[in-house]
Amino acid sequence: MAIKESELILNPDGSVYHLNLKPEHIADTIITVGDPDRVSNVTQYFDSVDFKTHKREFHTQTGTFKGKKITVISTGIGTDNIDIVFNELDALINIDLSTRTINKTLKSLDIIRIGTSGSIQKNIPIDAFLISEKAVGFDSLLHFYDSKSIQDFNTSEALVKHTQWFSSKSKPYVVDADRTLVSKMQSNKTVTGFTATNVGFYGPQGRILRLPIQDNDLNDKLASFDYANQPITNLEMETAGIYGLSKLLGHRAVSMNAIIANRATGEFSKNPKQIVDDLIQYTLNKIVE
Ligand code: R1P
Repeated sequence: MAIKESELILNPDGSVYHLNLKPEHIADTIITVGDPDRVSNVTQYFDSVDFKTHKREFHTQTGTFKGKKITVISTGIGTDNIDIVFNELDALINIDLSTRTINKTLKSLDIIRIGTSGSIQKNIPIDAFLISEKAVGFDSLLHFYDSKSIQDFNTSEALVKHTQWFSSKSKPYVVDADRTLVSKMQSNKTVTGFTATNVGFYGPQGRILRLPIQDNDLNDKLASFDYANQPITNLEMETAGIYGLSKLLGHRAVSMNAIIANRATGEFSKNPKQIVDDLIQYTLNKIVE
C-alpha cells in the first residue's frame, strides 16, 4: 500500500521534505552533529566533498574520507529533530519514493553522533571523549512508538525509584548503543558511559537562571544512581532518541561526546572548539580503521 502524500511529504524535486535529500545523496555511513557549522568542520578533513545541501537546521555534505564515502548531517538541537532526521534518512534508503512503498529488502545505516556534553561525575574530566554505551531519555519521543521490545525497563524502573521521578514528567526510557560500533570506536583515549538525554538545556539539566526548578537534586540523584554498576555519566540532548529510533528502524548507532563541561566541579573547557575538533579527527580515523 502506498504511503499517502500527507504522511511522507516530498518536495517538488522528489527530495524528502525537511532534509532536502534524494537517495543518491547519502552514504551508508552517516555522521550527525548538532551545530550546522560543524558539518564543514568535519568535511574539512575529507578527500573531497561531492554534494552539499541545506534546509532549516539540516545541513548535509557527502564526500569521501580516506576513500570511504561518508555523509555528515546536522540535526540541530533535541530529540524532536532526531525524529525528523532519522525517519527521513530511513525513508531515503528503505522506501521507494516514486511508488511510496516500503522496499522488500531493508538496508541498514551506521550512524555516529559527534556532539558535546556535560559530565556529572567528578572523575570524568573536561576534555574527555565519552562513548555512550547506554542512554536514558527524559524526553517522550520513544513513547510515541511501539518500542517496548527495545527498552531496558529494569534500569528505567530503578531510576524512577532512585530519583523519586515526578510523575507529571515523561517516564525515562533506557536504550542501548550498538555494541559493535561502541567497540569499534573505543581506545585508550575514550571512556564509556551512560548518557542522560534531556528535554531542555536549562531547567531540565538543573541550570537555574531566574526560574526555580521542580527538583534541585536531580543531577545529584542521577550521579549517585548506580544500577547494575552503570552510573549515569553525562548530560546532552539527542543520544537516547538516536539510539531508540536506530534500534527500531534497524540501524546501528553510537554517540561520541566531547565533554566540554563538568557539572559536578563547575568547570568548563578552556578550548571547547579544539576538543570537538580532536574528537572529529579521532572519530573519522576510527571509522576507516
Ligand atoms: C546544547 O548546547 C547542545 O549541545 C549538545 C547538546 O546535545 C545540545 O544539542 O550537543 P551538540 O554540541 O552536538 O549540539
